[in-house]
Amino acid sequence: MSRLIVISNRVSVPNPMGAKGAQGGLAVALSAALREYGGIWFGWSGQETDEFTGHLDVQRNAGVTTATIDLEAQDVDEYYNGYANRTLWPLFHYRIDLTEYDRNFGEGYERVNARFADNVAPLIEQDDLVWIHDYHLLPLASLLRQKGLKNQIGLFLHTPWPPARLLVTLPFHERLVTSMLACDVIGFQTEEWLESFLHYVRKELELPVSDDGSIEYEGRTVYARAFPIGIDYDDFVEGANSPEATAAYEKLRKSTRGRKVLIGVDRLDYSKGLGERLDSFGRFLTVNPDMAKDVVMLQIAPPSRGDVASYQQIREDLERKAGHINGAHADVAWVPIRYVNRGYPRTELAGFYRAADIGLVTPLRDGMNLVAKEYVAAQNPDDPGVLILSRFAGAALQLSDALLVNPMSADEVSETIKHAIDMPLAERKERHAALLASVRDEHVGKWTDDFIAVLANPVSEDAAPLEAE
Ligand code: GDG
Repeated sequence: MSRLIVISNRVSVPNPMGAKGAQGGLAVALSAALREYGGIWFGWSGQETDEFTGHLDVQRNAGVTTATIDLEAQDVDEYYNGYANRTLWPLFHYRIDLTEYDRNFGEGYERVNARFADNVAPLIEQDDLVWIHDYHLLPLASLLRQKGLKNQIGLFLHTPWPPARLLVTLPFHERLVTSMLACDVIGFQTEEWLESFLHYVRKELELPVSDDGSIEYEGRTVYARAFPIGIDYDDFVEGANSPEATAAYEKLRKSTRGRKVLIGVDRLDYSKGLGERLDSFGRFLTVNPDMAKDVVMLQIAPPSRGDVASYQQIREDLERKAGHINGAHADVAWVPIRYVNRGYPRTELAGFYRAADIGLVTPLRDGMNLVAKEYVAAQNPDDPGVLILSRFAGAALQLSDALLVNPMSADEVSETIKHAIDMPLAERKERHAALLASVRDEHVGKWTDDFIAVLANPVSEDAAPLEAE
């Protein structure tokens, strides 16, 4: 059997004792695949060094080998904080107003991708399957090909893919996308992002694309497909039934004193629609003064990418907004919004989800969104909460039994909150059962298996063809 080489910006080192707790669902699934196939997980350590040496820190923990490199401060500025998070992330989330086009960022991005290629290539053996992750490493496959690698190489993009009309604002966009075509398989979260990609390839690169999503390029075939990611369902449900989850559940229920609880859990990121969500909740409080004192919103928002100015800005904006809405509506015994700028262990989060009557998942644009799936998995099936989900999250395509909303419309979201509060138990159970079936069946282990199966054999009958445009 081939080994698997996973390459991503950051590497999640498994707990040496094999405990899953510290890793997220994606990391657990990739670690499981690495245990099964053998191989290596390669990426940046998260550490900075004065001078790049390419020194590999190789570790073996809980049956998984990881190999990491340190980067220079300039690399981190230009590649990670620069091109990845100030250029591609906003652009891929349709935010050209926040996209920064800076030549140094592009150069740093190419330099770090070349450093990845130089340092991972010697670790790759002839029959290894190579699986590259995300927008940080789009040109990596082509750099590996330049070194003569003939292996099967796959790339999975966790973010959306923007419409061609937005992507063409990126200088050298053709070069970037063409470099991705050095892969054998390119995976997207949904058919929607896949279609945008294929549209770009047809229109801007003028390459032939077949109905099954295959692209002919320089005498090779590249398969582009949708592989919707899921959560580690069994592990999450186990966590939701743990004593820590029960304690968190009770803490939240007790402190909210029988009120309806709405929950949001998001990295503090402008793509998650947090400002619009607070506005929508504020609208609900204003329009429904009779119900206002019977609801509480808990927003958990651990800070992320704090070195990037737009993230510092959104943090300030949200603090101001939450303060403003609380100031306008609170009384001595009740504050409508609990805005918490920190992270919690996963088991506690599961307890909070279960205690919440409504899950508010309203990103403005999201590749998939796993919080929506976690909220569904954490519910008590006999008395489940209601998921309110943005139509612009990739998850909306699978979770169509949620209450789907346009997160930009405060009126629509406010009305939907009212609808969710009033929803009878029978309808809640019916919707939840349908959502749960999807979250359970489309779990992350299936996602890794599906991707690896297609990567190992992209032309087999198993590689079920996709409907393209
Ligand atoms: C990218 C794409 C795609 C959040 N707060 C805490 C915490 N979290 C966990 C959640 C969830 C994860 O972080 C967030 O996942 P999302 O899917 O919502 O979003 P991104 O981080 O933007 O991820 C996204 C994903 O990749 C996978 O492909 O779905 O579209 O943008 O698991 O629970 N976890 C803990 N404490 C917190 O306070 N432990």
